[in-house]
Amino acid sequence: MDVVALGESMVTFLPARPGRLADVPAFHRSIGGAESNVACTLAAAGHTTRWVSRVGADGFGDHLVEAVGAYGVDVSHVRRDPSRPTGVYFRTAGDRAGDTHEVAYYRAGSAASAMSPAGVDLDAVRAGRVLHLSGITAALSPDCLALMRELTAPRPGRPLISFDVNHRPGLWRGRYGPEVLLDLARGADIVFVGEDEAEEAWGVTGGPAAIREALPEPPVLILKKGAAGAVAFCRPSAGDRAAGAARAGADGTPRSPGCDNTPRPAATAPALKVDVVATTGAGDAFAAGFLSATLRGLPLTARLRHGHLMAAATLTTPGDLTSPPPRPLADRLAALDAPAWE
Ligand code: KDG
Repeated sequence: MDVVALGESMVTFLPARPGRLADVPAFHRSIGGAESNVACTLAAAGHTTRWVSRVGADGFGDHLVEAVGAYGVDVSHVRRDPSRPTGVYFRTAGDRAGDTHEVAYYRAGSAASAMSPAGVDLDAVRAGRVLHLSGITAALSPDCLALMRELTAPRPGRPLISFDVNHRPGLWRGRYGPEVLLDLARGADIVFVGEDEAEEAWGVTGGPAAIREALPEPPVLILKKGAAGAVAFCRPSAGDRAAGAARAGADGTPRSPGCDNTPRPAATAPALKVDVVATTGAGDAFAAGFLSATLRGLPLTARLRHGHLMAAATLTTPGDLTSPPPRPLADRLAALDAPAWE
């Protein structure tokens, strides 16, 4: 198994037309969920993936399991909960000039919010080369936060932990705050965070170097700057240094001249200029592209470019999830010496 992703997925209602939530007259059913988006995109890109979660024993739960499974993702460890509903959410398009991005979640007390260290099969969760997690899970409930702490704790032989901060302000209800995301990020091997998120969640301003200073622990830290692109910081992990390996380390740390302990970025890549239809899910697609290239041992700059290519596919479609470019095409595009990558 290449990648296991754990987290809540929801039946998603996409607006039939742009505008304020109050004005949208009809919605189309789709699926969303940051972690399952990553699992589905990676499966579509040819990787073996599993999604671990809980859904209600209801029609929406059936739909999620069937739709995620249809991407080729292993859904055999998704538990059904007869006493709690499947979460759903509605959103606006929110990405064309002048629109505000509005989200209405109906997920409090959902089946997924009851995930806990005792309630999931931890061996199944740890069965991949990479375990992909996100900060959304930490916000769902104290039990979910305990599960996240368990999964990001140091442990011999654990999979490479990929953690997307995914700060969702609408989910933090005051029991604890997004500062816990900083702790979780510190325990991960690859961390994805937006510059805007770092400021919103942790009050860290001052750009990539300041964020790396606040978060020096992860061997690989990817800072996303929206349309301006992404920056990667990396340092050799203890395991890599001991092994002196010339290839990508077992923990995915790339071998790169920039992989030292300096605060300089090791690689940067501009985002592709596309006509954006909707931004939701683009971060998940970026993470999937980066992880796919990581699993294939590609250099750090190529990992960023594969992230941008998969993000571009999602940015140009209305849903949270879309099929990535086929691998041979993505490889050709990532290798181009083109102005788009300068
Ligand atoms: O990253 C996209 C996700 O935000 C979306 O699919 C829904 O998981 C979701 C959430 O919690 O907002």
